Amino acid sequence: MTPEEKFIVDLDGYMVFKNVLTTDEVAEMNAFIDSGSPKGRRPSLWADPFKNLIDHPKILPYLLELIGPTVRLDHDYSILMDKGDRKGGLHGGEDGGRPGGHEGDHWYKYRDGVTRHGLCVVSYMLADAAEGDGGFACVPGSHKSNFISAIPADVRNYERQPHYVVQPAVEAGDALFFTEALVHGTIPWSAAHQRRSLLFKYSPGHSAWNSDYPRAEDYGDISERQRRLLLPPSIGRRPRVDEVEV
Ligand SMILES: O=C(O)CCC(=O)C(=O)O
Repeated sequence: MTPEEKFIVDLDGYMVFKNVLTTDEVAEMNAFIDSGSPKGRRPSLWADPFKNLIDHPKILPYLLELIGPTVRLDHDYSILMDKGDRKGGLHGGEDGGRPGGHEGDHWYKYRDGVTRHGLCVVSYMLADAAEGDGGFACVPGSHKSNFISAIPADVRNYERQPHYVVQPAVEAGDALFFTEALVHGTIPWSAAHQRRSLLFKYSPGHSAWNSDYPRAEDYGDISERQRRLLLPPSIGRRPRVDEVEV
């Protein structure tokens, strides 16, 4: 992670990585979805190209630096949206937007040059989302805001889109990282083509957001590095993900 990338994630709470997946990889995954093959909620269990996203070599170094060396996959799912489809309003943030609230796994800390996040997301894009198409949106910098419960309801449900709500433009093959400590949500989809995103969510090794942990035995052949990423949450003698020869 370059110093500028670290600055951007600290400043905004999210970052777009361009061209993480090749055109062929995007085409292969889209063909798999078009064939009607996906079974179950978790893309990581659909087929090898999806399983390989668990420890994508271009993304894993960022997860190790931002979440720590015992990072684990908490859960994953896909978002497919057609024109007119709606999903959740703006949510997230350390207090969940509720006065006095507390979202246990949504946090962000800085100390002595090191940053650490709770639950974080890598969203792999299998379709473009141009400015104004809808899809992922956020309030950049809100992972450090002290006043997120002040965001009005009409902004949270997208009836009004002030300057502080941003829908980052992305292209198929890009990956978007964000921390769940960031206020974020899904603007209704308005493009003619289908929105396709694969969301892989990671926690520090000691914590979990989801109660239904991934089980390594469901994945068939996996590498030692993937096995460590699939371990249930724990602290004592937990093996580091960054100490595996690949
Ligand atoms: O990508 C999106 O549409 C937002 C996903 C979301 O709201 C979440 O991960 O909690």
